[in-house]
Amino acid sequence: MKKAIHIGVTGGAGQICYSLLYRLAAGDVFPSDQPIVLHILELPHALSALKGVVMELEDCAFPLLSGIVIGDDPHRVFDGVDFALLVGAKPRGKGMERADLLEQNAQIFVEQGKALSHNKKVKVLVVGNPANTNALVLSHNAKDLPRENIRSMMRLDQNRAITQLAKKAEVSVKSVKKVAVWGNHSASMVPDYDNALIGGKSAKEVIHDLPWLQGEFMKTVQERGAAIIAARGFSSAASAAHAIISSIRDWIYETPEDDFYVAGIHAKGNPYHIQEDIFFSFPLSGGEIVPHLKVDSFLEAKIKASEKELIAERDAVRKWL
Ligand code: NAX
Repeated sequence: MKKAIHIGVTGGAGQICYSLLYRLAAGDVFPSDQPIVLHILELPHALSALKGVVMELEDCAFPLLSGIVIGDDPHRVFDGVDFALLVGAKPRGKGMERADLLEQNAQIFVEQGKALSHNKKVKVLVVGNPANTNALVLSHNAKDLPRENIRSMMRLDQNRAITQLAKKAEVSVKSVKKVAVWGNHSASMVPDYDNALIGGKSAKEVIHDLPWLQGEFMKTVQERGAAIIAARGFSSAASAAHAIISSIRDWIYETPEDDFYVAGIHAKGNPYHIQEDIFFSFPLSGGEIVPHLKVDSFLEAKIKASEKELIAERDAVRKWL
C-alpha cells in the first residue's frame, strides 16, 4: 500500500466542501491506488455539522480514504499535511464594508499562515475570498514557507471563460485552449480573448465579433458568480469544487504543450511589469509564468485596473503583512 497523501481542507461544513470532500475521497485528483487522509478544519460552532459530513464520508466506504482528522485548531489539524485547501472564509455580511471584509479575513489567514509556516513542503491553495489578498496575507505570515508554494484559485474563472467561448463558436470546450484570466478574482478580472485559441486559430478571428468579446463575453465571466447567486440563491459550489480539483491537478501534473492554466501567484519577478508584492493571476505552464504574451490596448488597460484594485486591497491589510 502506498503512503497516504494528507490533504488539509478548511470550511468543511460549508457548501463547496459538501462537493469537494467527496470528490477528493473518490480519487478524482491522484492515481487510483493512492490513499488519502483528510484533515478538516472548521469553526467551533460548525463542528457538529462537520460531524454529519464525516458520517456521510464514512457511509460512502471510499476505498482510498484511509483516515479523517477534524478539529478547530489549525496548528493541530494542519499537522503533516501535503496540501492545504483553504476554502473557509468570512462571508460579506449585510451592510459590511469591503475594508471590514478584508480585515476580518486577514485575521483568519494570519493564523492559518502561522500554522502552516513550519511545513516547507505543503502546497497551499487559497479559495476563500478575497482569495488573492488572503493569499498575500498568508504568505507574509507563513514566514518559512516558500511563496511559490502558495496560490489563489482562478481556475473557475478560466473554466467559465472557456465555456463562453465554446458556446459562442459552437464548438466543444475541448477545442478551446490558452484562455488566460489576468488579475484579481473579482469583477475586475480580465478574461483574455486575445491569446485564446479555438481549434488552433485565434479566438478573435474565429468569433469575429470584437464588441461581443470586449462586452458580453467579459461581463458574463466577470459577473458569473453573482448570476449564479441570483438564480440559485446560493453561490457556486459544485463548479468551485471542480475548479479546486482541476487546480491541484494543474499544479502536480505536466501542462499539455498546446495549453496553459491560470492561478494567482506572488508576482515577484514576473515578466509583465505587474507590481511585485501582490497575488496576481497569470497564465502558467509547469509552474512558470508563460512569457511573451501580448494583449491589445483594451485588455492592457483592464489588466492595469485589476492590478490597481489588488494594490488597494494590499494597502487595506498592510498591518497584517
Ligand atoms: P460557506 O459559507 O457555505 O462555507 C464556509 C465555511 O467555512 C463555513 O462552514 C464556515 O464555518 C467555515 N469557516 C469560516 N471561517 C473559517 C475558519 N477560520 N477556519 C475554518 N473554517 C472556517 O461558503 P462556500 O460557499 O463553501 O464558499 C467558501 C469560500 O469560497 C467563500 O469565501 C467564497 O467567496 C469563496 N469562493 C471562491 C471562489 C474562487 O474562485 N476563488 C469561487 C467560489 C467561492 O465563491
